[in-house]
Amino acid sequence: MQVLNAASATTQHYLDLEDKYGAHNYHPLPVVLNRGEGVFLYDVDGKRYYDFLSGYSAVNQGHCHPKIIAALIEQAQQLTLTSRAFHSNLLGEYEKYITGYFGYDKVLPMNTGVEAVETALKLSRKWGYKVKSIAENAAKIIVCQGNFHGRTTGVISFSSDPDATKEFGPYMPGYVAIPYNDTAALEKEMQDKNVVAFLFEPIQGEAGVLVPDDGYYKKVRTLCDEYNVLMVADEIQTGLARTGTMLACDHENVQPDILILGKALSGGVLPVSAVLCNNEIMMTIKPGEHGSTYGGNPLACKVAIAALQILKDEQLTENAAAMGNLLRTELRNLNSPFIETVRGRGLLNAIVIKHANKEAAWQLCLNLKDKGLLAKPTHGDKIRFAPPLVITKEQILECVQIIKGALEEL
Ligand code: IF1
Repeated sequence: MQVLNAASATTQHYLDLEDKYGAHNYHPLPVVLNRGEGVFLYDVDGKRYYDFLSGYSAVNQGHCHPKIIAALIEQAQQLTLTSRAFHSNLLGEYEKYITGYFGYDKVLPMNTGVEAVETALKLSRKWGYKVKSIAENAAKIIVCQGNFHGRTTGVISFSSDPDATKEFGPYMPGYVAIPYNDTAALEKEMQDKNVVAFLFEPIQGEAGVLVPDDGYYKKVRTLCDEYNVLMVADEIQTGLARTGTMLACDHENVQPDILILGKALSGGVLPVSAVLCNNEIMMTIKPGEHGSTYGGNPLACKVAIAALQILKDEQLTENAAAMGNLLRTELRNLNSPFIETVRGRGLLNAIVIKHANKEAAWQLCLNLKDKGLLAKPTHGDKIRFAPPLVITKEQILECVQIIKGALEEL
């Protein structure tokens, strides 16, 4: 037992470096990676792991997908950044591609996820003043309790997680939080004429992969239409084939007014995010009113086209749906006394651990690491199981055996 979970000298060297010179704003598993390929990650000792986190759903296409890397290298040798002071030959091409792909008039390109969320909030407010004609500075946006939309001071202003907010105030006004999956509460808040938007995650990720009731997206759509409120879907984590459809909202054939994408839009290669909507909303923003140095850069455009094309070419929605069903079924069939719940959709899944020791989920992840599978606990008792969408049936079955063995050692 003494060698179990122990770090090699090489690993320890890198852990010490980060500990000494880096901010302590994370608590990672003690594994140091230096290579990725498809569903696999490799550590500095050459040990291979199944990746069951996928960079929080950024590497849906698998690590270092050859077509994405080829696009990256080709474009990196040609042109990487113009800023938006000038045009590039790739921006328009990408904009045409992504708007056609998702069926919107226009796109506004940004970099990180939270920047795209901020963009969607600004668009919603602008639309509220210009189109819905509410009084200036009166705009209200409805959000959900337990949300996670990123870490800027604006976005944490409507977080309900004390870790994300405490001692980072003062907070920005103009937000009201309702319980998730509660359309009655939504309709009640919509009585206020100053409400311009409802921002939500189609499946709450950080909250522990909470899937709402069937019909939730449809009802949200109906209420937003009825009260002239923008439906703003943060699909940064749920989008791009992760949940077994291209967008999670596709499960109910619902189109949000504003769609927010990030993460897998670059397949984990560089930060690429986007906000999509129709002209009525997008055209409310004029030159100089919003932007970003790197947003829409040619390198990002080229990589994003490749990343999106792969989702279709490799039928990753279908694979995510099938492999997700298999994974949940096999995990339930383990009948482990330590698994309280298995939930999720497609390959966005979580298990809830039930154990006398409240460190059990962390310990299970250490056991999994030793057996060659990387996953990370959240909120103490939940573990996310979200491998790259290129995973095969044989690999899922092998992973379930690894998980079985790790549970038996708890
Ligand atoms: C971290 C969570 C996942 C997101 C949604 C916006 C963003 C995220 C729905 C912001 C980012 C990441 C960030 C990462 C942890 C991770 C996460 F557990 F915190 F909630 F994936 F589930 N909207 N989620 O999930 O995107 O600005 O980071 O590009 O360590 O903060 P970003």
